[in-house]
Amino acid sequence: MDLVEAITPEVKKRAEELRQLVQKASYAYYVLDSPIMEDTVYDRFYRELQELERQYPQLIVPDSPTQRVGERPATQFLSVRHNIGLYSLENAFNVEELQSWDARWRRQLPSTGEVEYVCELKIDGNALALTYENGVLVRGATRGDGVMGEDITQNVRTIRSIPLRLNPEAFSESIPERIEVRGETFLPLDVFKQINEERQKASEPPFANPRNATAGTLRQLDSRVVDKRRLDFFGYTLHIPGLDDASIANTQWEALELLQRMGFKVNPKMQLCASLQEVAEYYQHWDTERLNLPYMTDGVVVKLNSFKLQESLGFTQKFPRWAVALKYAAEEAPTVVENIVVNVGRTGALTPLAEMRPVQLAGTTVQRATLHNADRVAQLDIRIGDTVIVRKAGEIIPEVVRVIAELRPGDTKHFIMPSNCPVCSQPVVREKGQAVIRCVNASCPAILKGSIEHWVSRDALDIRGIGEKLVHQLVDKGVVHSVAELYDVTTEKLHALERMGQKSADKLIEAIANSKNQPWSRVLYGLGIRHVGSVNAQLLTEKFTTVEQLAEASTAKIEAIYGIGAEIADSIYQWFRIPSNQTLIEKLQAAGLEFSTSESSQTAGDGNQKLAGKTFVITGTLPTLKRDEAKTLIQKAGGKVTDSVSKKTDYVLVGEEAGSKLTKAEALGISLLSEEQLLEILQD
Ligand code: 3B9
Repeated sequence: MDLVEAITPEVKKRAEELRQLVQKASYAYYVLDSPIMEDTVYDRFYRELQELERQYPQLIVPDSPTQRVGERPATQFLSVRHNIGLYSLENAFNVEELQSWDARWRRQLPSTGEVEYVCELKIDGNALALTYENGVLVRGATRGDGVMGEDITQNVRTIRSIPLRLNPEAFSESIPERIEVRGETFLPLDVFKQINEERQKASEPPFANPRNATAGTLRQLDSRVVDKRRLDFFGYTLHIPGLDDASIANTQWEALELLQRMGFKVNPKMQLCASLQEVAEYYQHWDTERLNLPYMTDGVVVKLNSFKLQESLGFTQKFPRWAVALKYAAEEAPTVVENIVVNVGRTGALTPLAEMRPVQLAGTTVQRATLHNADRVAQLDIRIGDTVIVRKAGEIIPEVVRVIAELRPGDTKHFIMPSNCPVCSQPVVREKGQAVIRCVNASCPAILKGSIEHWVSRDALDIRGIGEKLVHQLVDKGVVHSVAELYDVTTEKLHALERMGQKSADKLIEAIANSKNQPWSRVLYGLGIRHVGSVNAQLLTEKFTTVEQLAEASTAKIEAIYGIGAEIADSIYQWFRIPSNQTLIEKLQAAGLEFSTSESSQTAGDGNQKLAGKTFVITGTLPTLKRDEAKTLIQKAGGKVTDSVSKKTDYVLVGEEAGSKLTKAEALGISLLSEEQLLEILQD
């Protein structure tokens, strides 16, 4: 029989010391996001505490930092009645609806003057109700129907940003007997993506959004599984029953501050606004900025700051009258697939497209969505007639996310990728290990059309007046057989086309001729070499000032450029090895296009506005320049500096200890620059 060893005062003191130290370190790491000790040091203290508690089990208290993860999985979750009902929020979808909410509560309280509003981001997660008794977490419950929820205390305890014991220093008097805290638990986007990748590998259906993934995680019976998922939590409501709320805080803003002092993580993007105009500005600001956050948001929660005002307005059956959820336009919506067609792009890639019943999505009407490739079609198991969910995120092309199998009618039609090019009827090719199917017929009209459209586009040769329709005519009527033949087009040849008057024909010929003055970087981009976007073209032409230098360069030499990887280098190298591409260059050179960085084009074209039209983001600590100095240099050269990385960013200037901005830039394939390279470009 094991005898429990008696605890000496020294052991007891050490255990208490360790608990406090480990607790403090964990708080600094998970709530403040600023660690106070190295992971390895933390581990030592944690293990010492664990060892003491193993040796003297009497030492174990429920709020010890070692007690976050339960050893025994639950068999089921119990239903619990909430101490205070969980209200939901009324929705508004634009500023007018926000104004009408404001007008409505003002009618109830006439002669109310200017008021303060608190704006909080609406996190796409799950609401949690936490109960603390004498400062110790005793219960964590899901929202459920707002009246009854599920007791998931075991799982809630694993969330590191939820304190197991409240900081007693937050209270001027003794800790209230009971405290209710509400907030949102959520999965950071990287964890969400990782979970979905794992599910896909295991042939399980992916979660549609972080909220569903969070709900799925909270329903896990084994808290050790939940522990691995890194759930996070932001608190937003504090209530102390039996106490006049005013005795702890008078406003929502004060309540948020108190929550922080108690040890909770509160979303740092909250803002106190003095007018509805400021609220509208906050809403507009975060519409785009939220895409750079590491968690998903779907709107802004606007609350009247004053608790007095809140109290006089009260609640309807469902929501508080003093708050509103100002949502961002839905980026996902259901619609019906009417047909599936195949598009052939300038690279010859066959892309299946769903033609759908038009649907409003993020402010635009969408009726086509990409299905990416044959594998994706098979994975989605999409059929003509299906109801599907389409998604549009930012400027990304709309895509089909999933099929709602429950709504599948009896008469759907299967879709099979064609084995011949739908444009030129030549057999298509699928390379080993690749998802794309390509038409490899060099004279396929679809490839030619795509190449011309790319050549004339804004960032390439920027030939105005040539649109999709004209390109189709030029190719179909046999006027143009290659990009180079654009430069042989005469007004006579244009007259043969539909709806082409003398004036527009002349203008077009002039526009084509003018494109010969476009710089070598635009020409390179216009060639449409895979992976050579306009930013890479810029980088490449800075190093390789003539086409001959680039055509003869080894992959190693190309890769030596900062920001150019092996895949890009290989693609360029291969492109210049194809005889028809060499012929194209010769013809374009003969037509008078710019294939080198000539002195004149540099000084006359850009002057010292070398970075005109380019958008930069600066991240990390630069070796010599201060951020502001770098910013001024960029702006003086005509560039723009913004705070967050998006697809509109051309370059990210990277210094030491760059964080999430660098990760994001890499994910978006945005070119990276060092301070040295920036100075080099500016000096040239
Ligand atoms: C009883 C953010 C969300 C949110 C409230 C939110 C969802 C709901 C809410 C919370 N994000 N904030 N806020 N950032 N997704 C406003 C509905 N508040 C309450 O639930 C609540 C409940 C209250 C006060 C607030 O007072 C009473 C206390 C006892 C009895 C009756 C009322």
